Amino acid sequence: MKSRAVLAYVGPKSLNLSHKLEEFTSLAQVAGFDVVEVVTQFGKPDSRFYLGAGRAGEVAKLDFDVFIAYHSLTPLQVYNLEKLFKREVLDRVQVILKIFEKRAGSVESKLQIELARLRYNLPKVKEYVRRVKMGEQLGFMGAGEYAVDAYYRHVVRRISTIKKKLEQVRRGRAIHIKRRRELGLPEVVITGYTSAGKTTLFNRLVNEKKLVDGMPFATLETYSRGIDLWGVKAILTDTIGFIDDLPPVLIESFNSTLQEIVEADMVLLVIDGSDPPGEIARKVETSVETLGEVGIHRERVIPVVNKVDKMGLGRVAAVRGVVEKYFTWFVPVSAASGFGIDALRVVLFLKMPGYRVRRVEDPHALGLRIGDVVFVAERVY
Ligand SMILES: Nc1nc2c(ncn2[C@@H]2O[C@H](COP(=O)(O)OP(=O)(O)OP(=O)(O)O)[C@@H](O)[C@H]2O)c(=O)[nH]1
Ligand SMILES: [Mg+2]
Repeated sequence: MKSRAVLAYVGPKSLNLSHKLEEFTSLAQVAGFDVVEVVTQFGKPDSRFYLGAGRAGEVAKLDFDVFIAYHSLTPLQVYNLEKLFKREVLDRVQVILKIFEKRAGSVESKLQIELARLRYNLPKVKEYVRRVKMGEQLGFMGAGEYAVDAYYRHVVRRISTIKKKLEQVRRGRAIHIKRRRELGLPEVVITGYTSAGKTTLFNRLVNEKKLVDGMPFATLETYSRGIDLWGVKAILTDTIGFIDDLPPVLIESFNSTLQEIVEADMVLLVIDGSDPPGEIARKVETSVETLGEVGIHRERVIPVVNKVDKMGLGRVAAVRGVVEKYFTWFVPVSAASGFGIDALRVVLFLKMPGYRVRRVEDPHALGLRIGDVVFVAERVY
């Protein structure tokens, strides 16, 4: 039977709150929980119970198995809530980790997730250690002082082992990227908020069949393929999606995806145009921020508004208003139906770094033909 979860959000009453809560609910469901109630409280989180003490007392009377907070909880809040509810207490980051765990395929992503989880939980384990040492006879998961200490040491050791293993994998990846670089091919990376349609677009552009299922985080590993556009050759890479409010510990653990993005000569930022404008703004902001954090200049970014098949005509103008806060232009496509894909190919052909496009009069030349005119791309070194 599924665990029944109560979700809680304590914070400002923001414009996008209902969507944030919808996303939170769907994350909990994908992680395997049955959501029985979503509790909201506006204002600052309580330092002891996250919810106000009175409200926490009311929640304690509800019928549920797990309590999940929207924000990262402090060790003290976890400790107090667990004591009050006598049930498991989690937060949204741990839910995301559960999804990652369920979906991770490669050795690298499994290690990354374990590392993220251990690092994320370490302060909580520390808090238990401290309390047990102070003489509070609860122990971690009912264990005594010796066991808690041993567990803590185990966690610290395990973190260091995983880091070493990941370092090896990353060196391998760096060599791999370097080899690709030596081929001299530009790298194009597809990024964007989770479920924006990155993999659908990737599949469409390189004729692949990578998993698309409509749930957040269908893609957990980067995947590359060669692409050839009228003589412009490049490497196209699909990546893991961005999401709001992810702590740096988690982002760091997914370093390999960021590594691919940092190396990119060009970044396609996929935007779900079928979202309400407020949601588009929130997701574009998160994506632009994340790209900025890894040092991607906006000039290297091509915004692609996807799912136009689901948008009415009036919506295009609204979307333009939102996207143009960050970019002066965008390419509208429907990765699912194929609409706009040829236009996107032409944009990639014309803008690919490392190539110069020239118009030639020779009608037999190999290149992009528009009417009687042929455009030929040449490598520039
Ligand atoms: N209507 C419509 N749906 C689309 C389009 N492109 C993708 N989708 C749907 O959007 C959902 C997410 O698509 P994915 O390609 O998996 O998105 P993603 O960005 O790779 O998602 P993650 O890997 O989970 O971050 C799926 O249900 C797709 O079928 C489109 O152009 N139009
Ligand atoms: Mg994907």
